[in-house]
Amino acid sequence: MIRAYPPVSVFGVPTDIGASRRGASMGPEALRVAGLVEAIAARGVDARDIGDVAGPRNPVSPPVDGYRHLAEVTAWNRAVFDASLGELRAGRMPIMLGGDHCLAIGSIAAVAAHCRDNGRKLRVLWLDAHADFNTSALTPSGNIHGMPVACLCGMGPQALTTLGGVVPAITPAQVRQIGIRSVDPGEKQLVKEHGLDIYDMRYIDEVGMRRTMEEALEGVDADTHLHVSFDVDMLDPSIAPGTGTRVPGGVNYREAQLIMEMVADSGRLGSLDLVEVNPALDRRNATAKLAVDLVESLFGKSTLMRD
Ligand code: NNH
Ligand code: MN
Ligand code: MN
Ligand code: MN
Repeated sequence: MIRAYPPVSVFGVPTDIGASRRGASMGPEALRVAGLVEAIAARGVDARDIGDVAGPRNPVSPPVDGYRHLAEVTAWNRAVFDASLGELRAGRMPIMLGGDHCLAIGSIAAVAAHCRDNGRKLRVLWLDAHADFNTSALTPSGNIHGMPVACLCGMGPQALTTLGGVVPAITPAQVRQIGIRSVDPGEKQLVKEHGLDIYDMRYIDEVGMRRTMEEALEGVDADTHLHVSFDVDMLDPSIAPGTGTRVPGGVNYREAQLIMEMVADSGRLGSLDLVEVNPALDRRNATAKLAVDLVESLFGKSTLMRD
């Protein structure tokens, strides 16, 4: 299947400010070394690397009032918001290389703002082992990478919930989560209250990835901007060891490919986060290489004769 993709701008966000484990700050370089930009270009897409955005160093301090590094997380997310929105307005598809997953607050706030400006619908596919729906009162860690979905849905510190101007940036009804298998007790309650649409590992085991993806993409049409927020810890740790919060029982290689292939088939991919690659914990860059392999599928590379 031949598809035209808009031109792509890849940018790095070299920080681990939202995590307590260090090393995701090295993710952007690991993904570049694994050939990410060349792989997208090889799909016939105009892909350019616009470099890294800048932000404060990691002070490695304990949480204050339930948030670790809130001021620094805010600064990094402002930079991500500006970079993402700039590329979207220029008609380009932003691909944000994390960095930890707190940075999706900035990228998705930008996508939401852009969709509002253009009267487009937004669907967010959240690929993760975790729901990332914690609040300062519920978090077991204070780590803001466990909170981005809640922040985007209007629950969180004002500095983060107001990043894109309109609060909330998105509603739970716009989100589909896939691969989930670790949700904290209080977080579970909040997820239920807000009716977050979660395709957890048990669901994937029972109905299979094909039907899961058909359901997750239901309603996506020509007016829909599809944002994929890919936390590599969605993948089983046996194939993706290079990430800070590994959870056993994850998505396998073929299931992951099918996710990407079905997104490609939708033809609606509008923006992407590639986060939580931690080279300090990886084996010979295997996780970054796998991420690049999956991104190829996201840009239409298929195993059989569908190219
Ligand atoms: N739920 C845990 C927390 O909030 C872990 C979050 N870690 C992630 N999320 N990597 O995707 O601290
Ligand atoms: Mn995450
Ligand atoms: Mn995760
Ligand atoms: Mn592939």
